[in-house]
Amino acid sequence: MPRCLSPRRHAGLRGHRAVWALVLAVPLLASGCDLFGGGVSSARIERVVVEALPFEEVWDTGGDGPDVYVDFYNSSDLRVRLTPTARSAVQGDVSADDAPLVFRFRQELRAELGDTIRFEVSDEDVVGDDLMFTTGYFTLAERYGGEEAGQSGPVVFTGDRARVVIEVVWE
Ligand SMILES: [Ca+2]
Ligand SMILES: [Ca+2]
Repeated sequence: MPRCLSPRRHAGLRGHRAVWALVLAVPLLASGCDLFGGGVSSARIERVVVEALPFEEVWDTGGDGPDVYVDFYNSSDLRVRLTPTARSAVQGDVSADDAPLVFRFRQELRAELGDTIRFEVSDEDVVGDDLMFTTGYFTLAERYGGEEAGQSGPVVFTGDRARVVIEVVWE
C-alpha cells in the first residue's frame, strides 16, 4: 500500500501554509513592500473633506457654531508617534451652510499601506475640546482598490449624519 497523507494530515499542511503566508506577509507589509500590484506601497494624504457632521448641535455655550479642526494619528510610525498628532488649522464658528469643509496639513502626511492610522474631527474649546467624529484606527491596505501609483482617490467614512472623505494619492 502506498504511503499517502491522510485528508486530515493534508488539512494540517494547508493550515501551516496559510500561517506561513501570514508570517511572511506581516513584515513585508510593515516594510512597505508592494504586495498589492500597481507599484503601490503607501499613500500621501492630500486633504480631509468634512462633507457632513451635525454642526447644528450645541457644541459651544455661546450659541455659535463649533470651531473645527482635524488631527491625524499614526500608531505604527515611530517618528510620528513621538510627535503624536498632525493638526490642521481651525475653521471657526462653522454651520451646515459652510460644508464641505476642506482641511490641509502643515506637514506632509504619508502612510504605508500597512500602517495603522486614525483621523479625528474636533471642536476646539478653551478647555477640553469636543470630539465630533473619528474614523477609528484603520489601514489603507483595507481601503486600497487596486489603483495605480500616482492615482488619487477618496477614502470615505460615514457615521450618524456624518460623511468624512480622506483624499489620498496612492504611491
Ligand atoms: Ca465646544
Ligand atoms: Ca464656536
